[in-house]
Amino acid sequence: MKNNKIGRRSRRTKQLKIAIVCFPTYGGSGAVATDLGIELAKRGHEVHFIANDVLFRLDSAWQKNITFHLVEEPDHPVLDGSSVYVLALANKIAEVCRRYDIDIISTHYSIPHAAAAALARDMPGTKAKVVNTFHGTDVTQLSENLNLKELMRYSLNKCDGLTAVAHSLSRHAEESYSLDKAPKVIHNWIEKQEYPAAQAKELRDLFANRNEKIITHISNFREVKRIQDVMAIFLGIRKKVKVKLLLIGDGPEQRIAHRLITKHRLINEVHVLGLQTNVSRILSISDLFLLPSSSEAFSLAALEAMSFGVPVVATNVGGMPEMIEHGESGFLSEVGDTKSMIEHGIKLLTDQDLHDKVSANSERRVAKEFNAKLAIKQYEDYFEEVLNAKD
Ligand code: GMT
Repeated sequence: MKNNKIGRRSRRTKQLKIAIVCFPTYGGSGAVATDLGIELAKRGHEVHFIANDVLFRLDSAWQKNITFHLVEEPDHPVLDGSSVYVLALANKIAEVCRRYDIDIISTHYSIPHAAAAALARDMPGTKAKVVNTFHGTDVTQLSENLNLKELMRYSLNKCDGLTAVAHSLSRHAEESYSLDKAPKVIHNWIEKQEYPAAQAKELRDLFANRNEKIITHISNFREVKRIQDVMAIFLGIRKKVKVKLLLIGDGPEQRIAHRLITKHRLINEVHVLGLQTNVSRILSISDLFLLPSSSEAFSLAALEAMSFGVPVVATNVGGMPEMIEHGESGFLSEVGDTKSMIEHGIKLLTDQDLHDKVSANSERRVAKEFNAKLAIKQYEDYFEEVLNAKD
């Protein structure tokens, strides 16, 4: 028994040096990349983040084994408008790889990171291998962009390894980029950040009366999030249940919400809270989470809502059916079918037994299937597999 334990613990002999390249913006792929780096550092790997701004999730979770490298875009009048960021990024990746003897370059969101990393990897003095992770619209939207397609197909096939955050995304990437094989699937994960009950109660009182329910939507307010549907579902549910809506995040389509708030005189019913670095406090007071997207690889926001036992009403797109078992750990409807999403919302908010069941199933499912321990081990194993593969 004792030997077994020691054997298991010491199985991973090599601590890796990993460069993580990602977007610093508030958004899923940057958040997943940052969490991945933090978890790898906790397990003793040396992690080097490379981005063009501070990473919002890193601040409060900074720890040993982590270094941050800033990419600065060269400023020169002749270069004005020629967007040399990708070249500066490749230069920085190569520099970090050489200086720190990096084993793996883990890129998140393939455009432009995979091409920059593949270029850096081929520079002299770099022994690193490139593993790119597909996150969503880098496949579902940008693979159709003919201005990028040739370069993307070339650089993705030059990567040493590829992962995707959902099976559906992996299949889509294989097909649309004509990859040699389907990317390995490693689902996103979430580690629930508890929020003290007493503070949650105070916070809830700020937004809703005791007899009112709270509906939440968190996103980057892009077209794919279908903000018009979020508002339509809220308006539909509101006809039958006393509810308030909290909107978290920012983006171009937030103006749709503002327009409808004015049109329907909802200024006291809908709270537009904007960007939040810590959404756990909002989720801890929510009764329902809406995500009516037209496309969604494997929503981190929905996963986080489920980790708080908040039932999710979403669309049956991308990797969402891999996350939610319809009727058991949430509800899925077709894109644009706001009638069905209103019905699911009303049922969940008026039938306490159903709410309790879906809430418990959601929490259990995330803790069991989509936790850090599982996901990070999959990344570690895959990185080792890529390192051990013959060139
Ligand atoms: O692809 C995007 O739209 C951006 C990306 C991001 O950086 O926010 O979101 C994608 O990656 C997230 C992290 O893996 C996933 O949680 C989101 O589902 C995915 N978004 C879409 O597929 C629309």
